[in-house]
Amino acid sequence: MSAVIGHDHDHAHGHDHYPGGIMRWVKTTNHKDIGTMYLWFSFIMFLTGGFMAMVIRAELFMPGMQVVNPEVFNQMTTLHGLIMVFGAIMPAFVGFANWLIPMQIGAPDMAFPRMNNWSFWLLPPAALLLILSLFVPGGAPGVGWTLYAPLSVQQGMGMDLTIFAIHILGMSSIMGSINIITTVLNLRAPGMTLMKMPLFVWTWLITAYLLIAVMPVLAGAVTMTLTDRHFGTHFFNASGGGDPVLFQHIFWFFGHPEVYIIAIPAFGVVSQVIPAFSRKPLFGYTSMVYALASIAILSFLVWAHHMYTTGLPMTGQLYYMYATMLIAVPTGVKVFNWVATMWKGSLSFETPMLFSMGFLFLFTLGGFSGLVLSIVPVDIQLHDTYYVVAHFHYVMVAGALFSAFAGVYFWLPKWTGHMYDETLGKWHFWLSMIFFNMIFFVQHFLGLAGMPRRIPDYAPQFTDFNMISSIGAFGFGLAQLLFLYVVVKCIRSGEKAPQKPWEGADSLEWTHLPTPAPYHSFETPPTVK
Ligand code: HEM
Ligand SMILES: [Cu+2]
Repeated sequence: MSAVIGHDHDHAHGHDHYPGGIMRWVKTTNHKDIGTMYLWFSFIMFLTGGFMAMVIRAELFMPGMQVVNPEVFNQMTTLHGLIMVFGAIMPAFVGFANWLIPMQIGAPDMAFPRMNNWSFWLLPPAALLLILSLFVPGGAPGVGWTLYAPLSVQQGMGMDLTIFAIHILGMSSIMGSINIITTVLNLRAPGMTLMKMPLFVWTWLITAYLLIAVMPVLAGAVTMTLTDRHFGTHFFNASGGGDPVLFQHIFWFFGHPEVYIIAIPAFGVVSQVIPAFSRKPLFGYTSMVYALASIAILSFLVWAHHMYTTGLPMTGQLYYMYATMLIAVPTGVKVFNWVATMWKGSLSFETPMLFSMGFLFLFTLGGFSGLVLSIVPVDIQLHDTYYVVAHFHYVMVAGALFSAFAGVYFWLPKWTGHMYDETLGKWHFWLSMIFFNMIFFVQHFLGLAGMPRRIPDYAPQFTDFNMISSIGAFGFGLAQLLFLYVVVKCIRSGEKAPQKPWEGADSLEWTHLPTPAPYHSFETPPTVK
């Protein structure tokens, strides 16, 4: 999309200065180092949250109680949800943002490199607090990642650690977002107008605004929980004049935009990958930008579709139903554009493209089950059943996680200077694809048949589908160890990668920087035509 004139002098400097050993990582202000740390942190959290999912699925393999007691089961669902959302998926895309935004807009680094360092280093203590909560009296909260009052007000001190962790995570997100917005608005190379930016950069510009808007709302919700717990307020306590449903309103005012905070950068990644492997520019670039902006705005207006069963007035239910359905319009525009990009393209199916195809197919399915859930009378039946669990894993795992995998395979050569093993990459894709559907497709049927979520035990008629789901889960877990192996092998002994291994890739990091990308790039901004 962006033609570059002139050439850059970055590699003329030849040598990079940074402290060696651990201090390089502790003190670094380099966007590439920080991006790398975000990505590894995210992967460690993915394995941690994944381990908890394995515990849940082991318990649900058969009816009856076998592996853990009900309290621990509830703690596992809570921590699994919190860790996957805040520890695995969000930091993964911040890792991409750090690596790619400066390179894609022709900037030397992020606008606030020291704040960038601090944004990252807030994450490990927050993760530690979440994990530590398992070991305090009363254990981790067993309320689910949504932390609903009044139960959250009655939990042990693990809840306080969780609240503190959420405060810290929120600060990290807000600082990261300020950094991204400032970088994108101020550090673009000459000629890189907003409408010439690679779509990935656009997705992060929009996501950063969403984060700044809703993280304080979540912080407010958990702070009110904290003061209800310890400082004599009654925000969520009916006997003191408060209202537990108020918590749900505040939580979901954060929670619904949050799912787009996860999904929009994922859209950005596949919008880079699909054109590259179709050897065609992205179809409908401008409509993509407007669709993203519409999705972002609409995401603030639909939160109570999570609350159809709380006694909303009929007019409220109708409003939230239609508003939610409206989101299908810009989402349809995006799906149409991705498909049209491939139309008559010269397609090839390397691993990044396979994961993007997986994303496209399964995210669309997740969107459809979301539309099903938006219908009030249907949701009243399906609310808090396994149908919901199936729906949001199609969006979060097959949507966000698959797109993150696509991005990792796509940019690994640029990051490491080495090619990954294509055969093993394809194995990783097909194993993930098959096991993913094995875990979650059958959960639609479980939900339709009435199996409630967040339970450690179930009626015997649900056994068969649960066994399939659990076997799928163990397979999916093992397939991710293969991913780790592929990445480590690529870093250590992959073949040397050319500057632009993907014929159709056209953003600045491919057209303009050597592989691996130098430690300092674009010290002199390129000129973009
Ligand atoms: C191997 C992959 C995964 C498996 C097998 C898995 C399995 C599960 C299971 C069994 C539950 C409990 C459902 C319930 O009883 O309500 C759950 C909940 C959840 N999962 Fe996953 N999951 C996986 C990956 C992910 C990922 C990548 C995310 C990313 C965001 C995620 C987000 C959530 C959330 C938000 C919940 C809701 C927790 C709650 O009910 O409070 N999961 N998952
Ligand atoms: Cu929602």
